[in-house]
Amino acid sequence: MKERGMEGLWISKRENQGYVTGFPSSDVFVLLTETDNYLITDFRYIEAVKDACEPLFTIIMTDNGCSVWDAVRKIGVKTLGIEENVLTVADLKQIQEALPQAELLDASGLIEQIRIIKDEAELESMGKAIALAERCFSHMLTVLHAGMTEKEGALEIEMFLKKNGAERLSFPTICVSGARTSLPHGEPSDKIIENGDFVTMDFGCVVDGYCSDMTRTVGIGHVSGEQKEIYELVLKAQENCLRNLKAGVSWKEGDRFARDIIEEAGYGQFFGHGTGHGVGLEIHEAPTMSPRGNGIFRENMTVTVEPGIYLPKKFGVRIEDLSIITSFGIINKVKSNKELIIL
Ligand SMILES: [Mn+2]
Repeated sequence: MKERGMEGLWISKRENQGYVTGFPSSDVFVLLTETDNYLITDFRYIEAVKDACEPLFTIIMTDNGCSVWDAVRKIGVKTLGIEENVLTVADLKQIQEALPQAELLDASGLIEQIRIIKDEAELESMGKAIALAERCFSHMLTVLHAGMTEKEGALEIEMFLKKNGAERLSFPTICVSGARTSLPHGEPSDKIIENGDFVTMDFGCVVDGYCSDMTRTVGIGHVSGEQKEIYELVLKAQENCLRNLKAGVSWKEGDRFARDIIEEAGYGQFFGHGTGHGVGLEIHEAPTMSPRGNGIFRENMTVTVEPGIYLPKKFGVRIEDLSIITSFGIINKVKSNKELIIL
């Protein structure tokens, strides 16, 4: 904040609020200043917020006589960072009214820059979320069969995660089969899973506020030579990337470790998304490991490694692990089998 000349910082993004306060709620307002940290909320949260955030934060309770914006006016700063990428126009107008003299500066991504490096506690929480997802995958290997629908497959995944300790899902579960596996983010449908199909499952859960993310593609009954060949190619690309990632590598280079192998085999045009992304409080956060990525891997960043090949109207394959960057390589937190499994 000092570097950027911000006397105050108004934090709007829910994950950023949770990160600085330790209290994840959609109905709190957070204002950091040079001299104090303020958390503004109403009666519903006041007891929980006091337990979680005092004395690091000064808690202000809004009521009929004091709105959030009254509180902001009283605190009063001359320069205020706002997260332009998430602040609503309505809130912006309120801030401008409360602080008519204040200069507003863009603080988009400021907290995210800190969040990009995970500490021990964060990595431990992610480890729990990953371990639960892996147990879910093992469970799915005993449950998936020809005759069930994609929606039933997705429901099994979600039930297992929620029954076994997930706070919530990281994102809507993907469970697609047959020709629909060529849709990288296809939604589970009423299509019945058949012998000869690939099934791609991409799922994750949240534990202690932190997300996991993994993808496996398995065959049902039997698969063709072409399916096997593409599967092996995706796996080779994924393993090459996992082998070469480490601190100091650029995000673009990281993407190349997977993409080069797929391009050399002539399937570059069928790999239309980035190789990976960071995971933490959000399911998609920095780093961005793609041709458009702009940064360098540092120790204790997290990144998924998830190349895929998608042949329209035929089938697709994606394999995704989630790893932690270290100075000597990566620690792959996902241990689940990646040999082609035929159920
Ligand atoms: Mn992912």
